Amino acid sequence: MTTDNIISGFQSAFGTQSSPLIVRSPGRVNIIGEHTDYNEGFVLPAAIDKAAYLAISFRNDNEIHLFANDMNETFSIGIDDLRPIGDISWPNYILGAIAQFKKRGIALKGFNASLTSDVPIGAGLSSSAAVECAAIYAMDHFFETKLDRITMVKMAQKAEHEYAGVMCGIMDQFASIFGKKDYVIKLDCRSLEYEYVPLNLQGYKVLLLNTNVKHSLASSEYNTRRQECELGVAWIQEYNSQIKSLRDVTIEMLKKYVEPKDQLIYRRCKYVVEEKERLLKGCEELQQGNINALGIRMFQTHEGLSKDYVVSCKELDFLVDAVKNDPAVLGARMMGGGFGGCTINLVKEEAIDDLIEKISKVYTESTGLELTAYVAQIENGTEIIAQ
Ligand code: GAF
Repeated sequence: MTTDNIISGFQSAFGTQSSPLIVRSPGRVNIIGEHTDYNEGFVLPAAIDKAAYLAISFRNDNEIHLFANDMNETFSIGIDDLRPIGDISWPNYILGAIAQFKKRGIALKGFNASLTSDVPIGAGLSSSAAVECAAIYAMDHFFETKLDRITMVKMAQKAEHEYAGVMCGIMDQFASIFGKKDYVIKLDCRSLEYEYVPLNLQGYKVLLLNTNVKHSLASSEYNTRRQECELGVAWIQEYNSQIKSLRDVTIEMLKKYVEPKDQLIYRRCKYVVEEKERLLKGCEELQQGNINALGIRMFQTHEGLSKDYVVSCKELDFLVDAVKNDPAVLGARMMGGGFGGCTINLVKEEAIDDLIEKISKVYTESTGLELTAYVAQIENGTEIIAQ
């Protein structure tokens, strides 16, 4: 994506010669620690080289005019009428972000904004968080609010809750804003303390294999999982009021207080409690250079997500199974919320092309679908690239 293309797209969409402010905000991968963020556990994400770009400049009225370059769609609304809209989704990520400024009592002005993104939609790479973060960052600059980055992350997360209706955790927005080239972020989702860990993969690369499916269950089941975890916590709290979230829970507690009541809730909570530990050990292994061990844990994560947490789907399971016994693959698992999107794979660099060829063929034969593959580069987080 070149800055010149973004500028000319903006200028032709709004019939202007003015040069917009341009913010780049990336999608993310997550090495391990899935569905742990809203349970106050840890995650290990990183920003990638696929990003949303928001080009924006002020208007002389109180209207918001939006243009989605990739879809060739426009949308307009008055600042005083700001609300989530029903029929198309992309404006909500921007409107939800603006609404956070309005809620803070910040005086807003109208603007034109054009959105361009190469983060594939529905691939589990946080295309929506990338847009929310780009909008928050741009507004902060525009309205000179000088917000700190943690506040921006929280506002972007609220945009997703309130305008997209997904009760997401904080991982995606955090990774987009705090990303650092060649590092993963070990984030404690309870305290929001974080540490940058070098992603030193010793000749292996992060390969994303996109199923190119997004089952419609994704957002409703996401919210259901969150409630199932909260229910498990509530049952334990009846005996121990110190417990605040699954972060504080052990397998023994689950066996004692949750399993006798309900097997399904037990399995959901068990996955999260196990994943919490898996992440801490996997991160230690990465720091020690033991990436073989980290890879094995990624396969275990997939098993838990598929069998106990039940957020995988047959296409994702197929892709993980297909690489399981490949000596060039250290680890693989579904990534993100689930029900479609990508698997993340650690693959020996020189074996990548052959692997893509082989898996694409068997994937299409088995599902009738195309596979898309990307080698993810780890990049910096949200930034202004032109003003
Ligand atoms: C989605 C959510 F947005 C994140 O907060 C996180 O819960 C993830 O699913 C699962 O780990 O990307």
